Amino acid sequence: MNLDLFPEQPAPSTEAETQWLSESAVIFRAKASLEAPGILNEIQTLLEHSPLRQMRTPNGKLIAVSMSNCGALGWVSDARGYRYEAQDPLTQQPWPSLPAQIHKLAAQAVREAGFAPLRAEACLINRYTLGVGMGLHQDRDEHDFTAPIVSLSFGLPAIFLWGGLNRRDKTQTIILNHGDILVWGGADRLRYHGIRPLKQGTPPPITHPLINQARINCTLRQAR
Ligand code: MD6
Ligand code: FE
Repeated sequence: MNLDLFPEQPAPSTEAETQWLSESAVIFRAKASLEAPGILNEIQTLLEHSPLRQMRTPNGKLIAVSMSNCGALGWVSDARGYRYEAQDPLTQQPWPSLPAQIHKLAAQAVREAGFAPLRAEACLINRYTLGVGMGLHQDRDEHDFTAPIVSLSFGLPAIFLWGGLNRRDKTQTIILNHGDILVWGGADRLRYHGIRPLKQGTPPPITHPLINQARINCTLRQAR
């Protein structure tokens, strides 16, 4: 007898399917799976220079997700506000450069999603451990909201909350699995979104210290 007929979570598809959420938001399922080991190694190396750290909101609250950046600009938050900076405040050095594999996958995804090429100058690296989530927010620290955002997910699956243009709008839940690439912009660019506290779930087909009982998300943005 198959005792796994009704698993709590369906096993993530290893097929490269395309799932449109709207006219200007699309998930390319498992699109980064092949490159995942190489990308995670590159991230691990660059985190030796600009380590993951917990930032504080302008109100002084510790952000649960551990963050770092790569690329020309990095997103930072502290008592002075949310902004993009060319130097890592921790090291006073430029952020590590954006790994070529990430850039290539993001550029391809942007093209396939039908957007104009992106000046992907900022790449925020988020790491979630079990129990860690991200509250509903809008991404509005960038200058040009016509440029889309590309997000790559690795490791444990996460429940992504996809809301509307008002904080109190109803949210849809979308699972982001290992290797998924999400691109959104246009009319969806300022939608509220968040991540439910990370739970144990179907582990990805590869192991890597960065995604051991954890999730890594990289978001690429045109910031200026
Ligand atoms: C995350 N992502 O997936 C958090 N923001 O861990 C985001 O906050 C996000 O995935 C803007 C665009 C895409 C995203
Ligand atoms: Fe966001």
